Amino acid sequence: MAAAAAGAFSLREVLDAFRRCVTEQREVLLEPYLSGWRGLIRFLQSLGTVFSFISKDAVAKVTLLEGHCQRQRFVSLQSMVEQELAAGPAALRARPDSGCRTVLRLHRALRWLQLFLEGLRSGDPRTSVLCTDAYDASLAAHHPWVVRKAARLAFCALPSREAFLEVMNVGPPEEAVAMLGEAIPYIGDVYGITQELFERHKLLDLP
Ligand code: 1PW
Repeated sequence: MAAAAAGAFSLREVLDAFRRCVTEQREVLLEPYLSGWRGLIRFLQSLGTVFSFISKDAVAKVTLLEGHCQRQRFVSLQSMVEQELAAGPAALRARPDSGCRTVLRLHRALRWLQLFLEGLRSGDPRTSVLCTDAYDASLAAHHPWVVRKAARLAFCALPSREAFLEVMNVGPPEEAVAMLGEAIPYIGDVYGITQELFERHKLLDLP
């Protein structure tokens, strides 16, 4: 907690948050979801200033969602989708600040993260290649050319695999790899439930 308050990142916090996300009824709780994202943002920020344009967007989206949660008392992703859809799909599509379209952006980014962490865990030392491949397989399709270009440029500046495992702050490299093995399925579970929910409500292409 003290380390978190001081801004240090530990992958353990993110793991704990995503683990707390999914209820027995397979609902995704927003408080741990956003707190997992806060942890990921600290991680991004510890990677240096080249990542600041990426973390800035994530901060803006998490902050907007935290505001929605407080005002509307959304507890789960499911209740947020239900309440926002109550005014009809057309009204929802017309809102540039809806919780749904904002979560959708984070959701796509979560897929990127999942793929990238899988790559890190695999032992492949080429972090920039892993990150670019993960990006091309997920977020890239949703970004305009200029964002793709800037993102790929930032990936060239990624630290080495060893440095990454160290920045995760969970102990020696073997432990960091073990922690990744534990964390990835939780992230995958949250991703899968969200994907299914958005697909069912035809929200996967919200502008
Ligand atoms: C090293 C692994 C890092 C994984 C963390 C993922 C953070 C993802 C943030 C990517 C943001 C790239 C720059 C911002 C682009 C926005 O235009 C875009 N946002 C996202 C999250 O894709 C779309 O948001 P918009 O413009 O429709 O509000």
